[in-house]
Amino acid sequence: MVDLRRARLLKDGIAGPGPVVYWMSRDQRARDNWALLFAQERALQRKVPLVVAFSLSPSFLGATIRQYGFMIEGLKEVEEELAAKNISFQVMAGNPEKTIPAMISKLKAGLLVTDFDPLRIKREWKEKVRERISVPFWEVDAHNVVPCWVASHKQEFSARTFRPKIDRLLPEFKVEFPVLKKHPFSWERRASIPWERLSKSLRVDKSVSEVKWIKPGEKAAKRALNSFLERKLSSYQEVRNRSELDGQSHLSPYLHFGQLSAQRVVLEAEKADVPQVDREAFLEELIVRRELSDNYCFYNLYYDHFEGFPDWAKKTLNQHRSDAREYLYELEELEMGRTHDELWNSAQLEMVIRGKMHGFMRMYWAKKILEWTPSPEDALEVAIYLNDRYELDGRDPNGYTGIAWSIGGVHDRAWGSRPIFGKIRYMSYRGCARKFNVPSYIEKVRAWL
Ligand code: FAD
Ligand code: FO1
Repeated sequence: MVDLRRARLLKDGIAGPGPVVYWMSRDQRARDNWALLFAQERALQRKVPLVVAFSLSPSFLGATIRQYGFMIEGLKEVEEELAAKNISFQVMAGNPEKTIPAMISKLKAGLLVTDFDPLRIKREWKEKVRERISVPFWEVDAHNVVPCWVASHKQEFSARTFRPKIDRLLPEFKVEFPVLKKHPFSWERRASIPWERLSKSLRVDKSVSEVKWIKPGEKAAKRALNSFLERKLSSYQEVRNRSELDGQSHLSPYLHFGQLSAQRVVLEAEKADVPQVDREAFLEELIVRRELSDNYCFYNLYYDHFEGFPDWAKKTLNQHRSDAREYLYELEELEMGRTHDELWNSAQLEMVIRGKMHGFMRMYWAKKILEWTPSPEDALEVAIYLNDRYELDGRDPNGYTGIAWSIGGVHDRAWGSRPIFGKIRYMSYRGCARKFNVPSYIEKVRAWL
């Protein structure tokens, strides 16, 4: 049984005689998916078919063909997996505010389930759908190990205040997943999904090329997880911040598109035969940092605005608004990696070429944007624009929170005051050089040009 604390009733209503519909959005996978398992439980209780619906929006927060290509390949695998379980998968071109209510009335659906996502656009989508349907509408947190609304009832100040709440609840939620059953009630057979036509419905920038170094989909995600656990986890603590090395898991694109469950990663990482210090360092990022990002976006409506920063940070940044900027760069110069700083340029080019900047570099990268643009608002806009345009894992609570941490001190503390930054933590080229081998990072990126 799915723990009922993972589900919230967004709207009560009169259940129809038809199938249960799971509107899949954030968690785009058949395996280890609490929202799908919850929907199947309801369909079995009512002895009705189970239909999974995905609404392919023509655009999404500046995503390009790079991200849509990765996502659509993953959805093709979902289609296969669900067909094998006698679960109908329907992908509709268009805005979910229209396509989902239309489907509910067409199928005379019994009940609607969707997966949790704290982003503003998702809140708006769900609000519109909620107004236009009259069947019960459930939201299930299939992304976090500890459901966001259970972990904390308010915006957390920092990882320090959040961690004890997560640690206390983790044992109850860090459970093995039930297996998705072959569904005994069939929905009418549908022709296979017209992927060509659906891709033509997209209104996306095709100038940001798809990347080849990482394969999309649930199977590739599982392979990536296994190879990380076997080959890299045992040196994670020591290597993870050394940008010239390849010590990260590269799971974030799979986690962002929900092609892999973070809870699955936790369950497997717990079994891995590696030093405790490495496991803990990894789980701190994967559980505490990641779920803290959902907490920030869920409880702070201004998660991508200056307004969302803590008072001390707004105060200090305001005090330093008119400090002289030694360097000022236009968006194009930043986007092309044409600044005076070779290290920063390499990080920018790594993101543009590979679609995934090294985690340590993202902090330095965003902080320099604060230093080289006219205001914190400009810095936020530029950082979010570039992050969401080029990162495979962009358009994610982790991104908005990571940028707010770097530029606005969210979840961080005040440091010694300095020009432009005030008390916001500063990061310098020299500081990087103490942490990792800068010349070989620059060399590594140059080799990709
Ligand atoms: P690993 O080091 O292998 O970590 C494993 C997982 O832990 C990650 O996939 C992620 O889910 C989680 N994690 C690791 N570091 C963080 C963190 N700092 N905050 C939250 N979760 C974390 N992450 C995104 O998913 N999308 C983004 O758009 C994004 N933008 C960022 C922008 C800035 C300015 C900063 C400072 C951080 C950003 N991050 C973002 C967080 C982090 O850098 C990435 O999650 C990480 O680099 C992804 O690579 P990985 O999966 O190989 O990481
Ligand atoms: N979710 C959808 O329900 N429909 C989409 O068409 C869609 C496109 C999309 C493109 C890029 C991207 O990064 C995310 C996209 N998402 C879409 C949402 C995604 O599944 C995640 O829910 C959020 O981006 C992260 O919270």
